[in-house]
Amino acid sequence: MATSQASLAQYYLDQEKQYGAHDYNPLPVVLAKGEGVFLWDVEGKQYYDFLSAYSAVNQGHCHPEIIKTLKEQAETLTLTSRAFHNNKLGDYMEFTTKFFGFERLLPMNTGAEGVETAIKISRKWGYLHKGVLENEAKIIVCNNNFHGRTTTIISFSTDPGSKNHFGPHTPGFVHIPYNDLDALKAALEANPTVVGFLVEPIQGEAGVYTPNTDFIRGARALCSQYNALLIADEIQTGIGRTGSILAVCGDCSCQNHCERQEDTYIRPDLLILGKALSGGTYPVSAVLCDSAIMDVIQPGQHGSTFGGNPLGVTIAQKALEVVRDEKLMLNARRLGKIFRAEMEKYIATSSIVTKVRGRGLLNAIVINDTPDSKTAWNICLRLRDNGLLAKPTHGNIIRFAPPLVMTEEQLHDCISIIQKTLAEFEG
Ligand code: IF1
Repeated sequence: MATSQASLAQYYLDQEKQYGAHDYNPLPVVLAKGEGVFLWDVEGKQYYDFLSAYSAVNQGHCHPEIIKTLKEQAETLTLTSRAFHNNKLGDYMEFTTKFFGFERLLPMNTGAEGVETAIKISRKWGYLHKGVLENEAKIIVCNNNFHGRTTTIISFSTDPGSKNHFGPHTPGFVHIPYNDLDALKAALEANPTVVGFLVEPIQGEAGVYTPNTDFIRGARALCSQYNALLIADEIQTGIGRTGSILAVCGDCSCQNHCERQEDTYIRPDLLILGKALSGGTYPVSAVLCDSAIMDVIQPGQHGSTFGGNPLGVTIAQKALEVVRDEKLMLNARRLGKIFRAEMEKYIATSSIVTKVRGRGLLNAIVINDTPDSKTAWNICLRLRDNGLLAKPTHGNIIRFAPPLVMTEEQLHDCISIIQKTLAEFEG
């Protein structure tokens, strides 16, 4: 066991290195406690969390109401499997389908399982309701997508690190450039066996790429025109992160999806949720759609041991209530505008930052260096030293995504830390 505080962190780093798979390259910090927007390391140093576990902790670390709900249910009933019913799943299904304005919900656990579920549902819908020949179904995906790390999902990744040496890859996917409606139309025209278009409303991992305002609306129209399902992966962008309850709605003013304000309301055929669906306390994902699509799945054709377990669904319902009741999407929208405005001011006189982009509290800055440089990494190391945790996405892009419970005062404190740190790297 470590002897001094300072070596305690090193003890944990060495332990992971010796006994764990080396499937990540984490920032060298060992965290021990989280509360709201704050994290503390094993030596008691406090940090602002500006990653939110990749947008899984929208409600803030250890939100008291979510934790209270977790504790109560954990002492009551955690898992029955779907071999039997339980007294929590139905309430969650009713609440969540009405919250987002869909008829049915299929509960899973990880985001990737949600994406895999949506792929299975869409393919089978194509065979049963679009007349696509068996095994001929195609799904259109975007270049630079990120939808998870299972074998089928990485089969349509365009990132060599995610894809290479994991073959043979699953067929049935057509690639188009992101944010390109002409390419989408051409792909739909050229591939009559297309059953769906799987898309992130904002590409998170690719570097927080926000598409043209008409991209999702145009995709909705094209999918309807060509009888293909619009499949929205809102695992990272959903649940308030981008300033609306769902990113597909852009700057919609409705504060939960069932208000359906026609002028802004864009409704995907399948909605995939995860991450903050549980407030970052437990793996909970879900696929929502209407009965005509969901009913292609009959008993025994899909599911999972933990999918829809009473602990996870009770937590998830509370996590959604927290986002709604604390109006976290409004806070994300307001603070995001302040963040981007302040960073634009900095960029105006910066030699090291070239761009800030994002929506709500999903933002990123582009560092003026090559993608293979260590500058963004070194900036994140200094941000850590200065009390703020963030991490580069690809090479020279740093994602900034704090919990949506952040106050304006805390945001300004973080902006000061970020600008002070960046100033150290100015030419
Ligand atoms: C890692 C990235 C983010 C996602 C979208 C599905 C999933 C994710 C849009 C799968 C998961 C996580 C996975 C995690 C890091 C993180 C990530 F860097 F990998 F790409 F957020 F951008 N759709 N994203 O963002 O959900 O199965 O993980 O629950 O794998 O390193 P999951």
